[in-house]
Amino acid sequence: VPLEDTSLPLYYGWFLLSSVQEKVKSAAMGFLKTLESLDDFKNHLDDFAGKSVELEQYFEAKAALHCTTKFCNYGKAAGAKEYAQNPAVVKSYGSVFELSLTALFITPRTVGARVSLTEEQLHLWPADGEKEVESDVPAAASLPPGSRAHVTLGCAEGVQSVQTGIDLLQILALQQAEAPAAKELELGSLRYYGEGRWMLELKEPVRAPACFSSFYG
Ligand code: ACK
Repeated sequence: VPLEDTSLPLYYGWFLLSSVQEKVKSAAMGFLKTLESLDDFKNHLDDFAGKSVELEQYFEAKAALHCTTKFCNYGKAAGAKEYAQNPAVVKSYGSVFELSLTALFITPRTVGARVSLTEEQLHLWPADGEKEVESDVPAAASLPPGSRAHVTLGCAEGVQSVQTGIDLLQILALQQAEAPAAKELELGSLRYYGEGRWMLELKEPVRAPACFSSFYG
């Protein structure tokens, strides 16, 4: 393997500053606790293998909280080198941005936060970010760039974190087709999308300062 290829990271992304990680984790815990207490949720427990579930235990935390922009797989992923050489990427490397976490969602596979990117942040979003998963979510290509942006908060046993962005795109595709009625909660508007998919649009987005950088592993 040529040296220049091995110098590419596993992925690029925004890494939440440690001071805000706890805030985001406790917002997620609050969401799971609220959800568990709702009859609507209890009526759909079949989605989660029918067991009585303790959501806090059902999901396990993965890596330090971050929002992936480009998964490079050490240069093996398509477009990895081009992304690394993009002037916007080079210029922003190491800078702190403020991410806006606008919704929290769960599925039987993952729990995550939706990140709503600004114009400036979208310059760091890869052109193929959504199209890449068209085989899983056929409607993905018709969603606006940045739709997949998320922070993985946890995954069910045996589930890889790449699933969180796919689950988010699936929910957004359903939302685009026809958003179900919302239940208004103190934290925001909660909607059920079938098959164990729930999304809470936060009344107050969580602002999370995050450093644009990369992870080598
Ligand atoms: O939670 P995530 O966004 O999902 O962060 C991790 C990170 O890269 C390290 O695994 C994400 N990831 C893994 N595979 C892919 C992929 N093929 N496309 C996009 N993101 C990916 C994973």
